[in-house]
Amino acid sequence: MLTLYIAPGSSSMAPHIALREIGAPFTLEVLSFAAKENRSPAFLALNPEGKVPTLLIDGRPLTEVAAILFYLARRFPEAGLLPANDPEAEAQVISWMSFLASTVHPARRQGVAHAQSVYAVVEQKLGGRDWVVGEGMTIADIHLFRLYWRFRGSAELEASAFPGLHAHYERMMARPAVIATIEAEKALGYQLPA
Ligand SMILES: N[C@@H](CCC(=O)N[C@@H](CS)C(=O)NCC(=O)O)C(=O)O
Repeated sequence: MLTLYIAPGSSSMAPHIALREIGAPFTLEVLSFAAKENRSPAFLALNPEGKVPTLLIDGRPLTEVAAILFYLARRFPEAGLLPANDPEAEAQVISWMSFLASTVHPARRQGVAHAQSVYAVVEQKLGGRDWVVGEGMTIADIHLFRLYWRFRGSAELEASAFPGLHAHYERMMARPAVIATIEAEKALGYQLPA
């Protein structure tokens, strides 16, 4: 039994997309940051950091976007969200997700100019390829998409300056699982960026 704690539009959108890509049964628990539901004793008992995403696997909590995406991709290999039988390609996916979590996610907090310099590195690393690693979408693409989706407005990431990232974003936005996730989270009350 999989239960994903989310706050609509936040980091938890990445594993939410992955669950819909996989088509596995799951339930959502929706937390309101405004109502400080992520600071309740019950939630802090699951994740002492009070953050989403948190995935319950038969009641056991797993935290951090990258770890949850990795778990889902490994548990449901038929979804093809990780390169199969290729340790180097798998390590490239982990490398990207480490970079996304440690450097890209916090970049906007350090100002627009800093964020733009970090996304310029992402653009260069992406190198105009369709997907982050290999020939198909992986969990690293889902992780990257959520960050660009969230910060492209506030960090002023113009399509003309980040053409590879923008093309990646449009490729992801066409996927039924992404459309369904955005619709579901929007219906829960997230103020979606334009
Ligand atoms: N390093 C964590 C970051 C998760 C994170 O920053 N979550 C935010 C939402 S985007 C959160 O739960 N914030 C609530 C809080 O800090 O009180 C991950 O990659 O999962």
